[in-house]
Amino acid sequence: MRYGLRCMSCGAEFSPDEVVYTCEFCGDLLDVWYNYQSLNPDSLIQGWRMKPFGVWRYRELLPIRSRQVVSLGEGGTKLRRCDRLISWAGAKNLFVKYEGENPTGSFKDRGMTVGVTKALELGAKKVICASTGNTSASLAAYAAKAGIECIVLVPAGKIALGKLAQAIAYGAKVVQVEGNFDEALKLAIELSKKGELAYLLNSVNPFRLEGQKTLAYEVFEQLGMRAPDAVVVPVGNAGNISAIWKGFSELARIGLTDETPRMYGVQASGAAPIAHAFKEGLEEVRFVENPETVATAIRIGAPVNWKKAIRAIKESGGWAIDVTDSGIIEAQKSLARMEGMLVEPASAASLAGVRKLVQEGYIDRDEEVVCVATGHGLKDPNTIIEWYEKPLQAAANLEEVRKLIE
Ligand code: AN7
Repeated sequence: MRYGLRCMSCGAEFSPDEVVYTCEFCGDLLDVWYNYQSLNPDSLIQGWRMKPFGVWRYRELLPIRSRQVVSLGEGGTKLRRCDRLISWAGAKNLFVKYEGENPTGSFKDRGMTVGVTKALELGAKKVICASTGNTSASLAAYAAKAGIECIVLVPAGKIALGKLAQAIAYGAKVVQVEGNFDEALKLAIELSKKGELAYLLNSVNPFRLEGQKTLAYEVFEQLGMRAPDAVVVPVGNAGNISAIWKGFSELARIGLTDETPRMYGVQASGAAPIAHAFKEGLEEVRFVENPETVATAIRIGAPVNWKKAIRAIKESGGWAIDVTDSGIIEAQKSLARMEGMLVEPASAASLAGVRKLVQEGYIDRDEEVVCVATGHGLKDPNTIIEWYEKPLQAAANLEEVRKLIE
């Protein structure tokens, strides 16, 4: 299968075998292209069915030549039907794609298995990323498996405890930057120019997004070779929504489906430059200088992939909205208490988004909706301890305990 890189704005093409993250002429984002015409839809599906359910099942549509890939068993997550949540969310055919089941507990693993494999193909000895938490946890794990060095830059004091612990445990060099994610990302981009010091694995890297697009293929298969009406995704740096849309549009391009879903992006109110652009009808996104939200994973004011996200949302006929922190916590609690599924606050944002999108008429109650729950709830125990009811406490005495639970 042939593939290459193409600038989304000026169309300039670049070799996939050199270190290049953005267009060397106009500076814009790059897409990976394939020779789609050479794929036969029937034999493609037959091939899929012979491989395990997960990212590498879709190898024909991944930009990797090596036989040996750096894998921890990513993807293949469940699509759970959520009937008890109907009364709360308003959508009658609601599914949650539970990305917390990935090896390091988030969707980032889909991207990193491809991204770190690519890093090895390019001969990298070191990888780097800036992160609000999950990217660093995932990259650290895949770098460990690959046997290469990993550097992560995280905003000091603003990443969830579990994620910080993961990056440390997997052996990354963790640098807490005294600033926010956007500042940390600028540093990581500077430090990785041309790949000299290290290879960059933030979502500006188009190879990483190729791994993440497999979520769309999985949903398509899980619904019985059909696309849903709507897909709702939490948006931070805006890579994932762009990747998932690329997945669905490729399925249409290959001729596997006529229908593609409308893509909805959900941001936290204190960090919502893309939702704001839609609300105000702007052509460009105005960055938020001091983003703030309880959902630290999406506490991002200057999303690098904003242009790809706008393209995805517009092409698909979707929209972007924002939800409040209290709305996010209510969604997290509802999913945990009505469906037994614990997700981190950023992931709950997409569910809070479903409710609002139904209320505001963007999504019809009868439509089939897939909500992407991007990360595991155990990543961020502190938020639960802080925002929820406090546990009861009693002396080790029968009467006292009985009094409390009756
Ligand atoms: C749980 O880890 O940006 O819109 O540095 O961890 O593709 O950025 C995390 C993002 C949603 C947003 N949900 O995805 C990072 C980072 C969870 C996340 C997002 C993130 P993008």
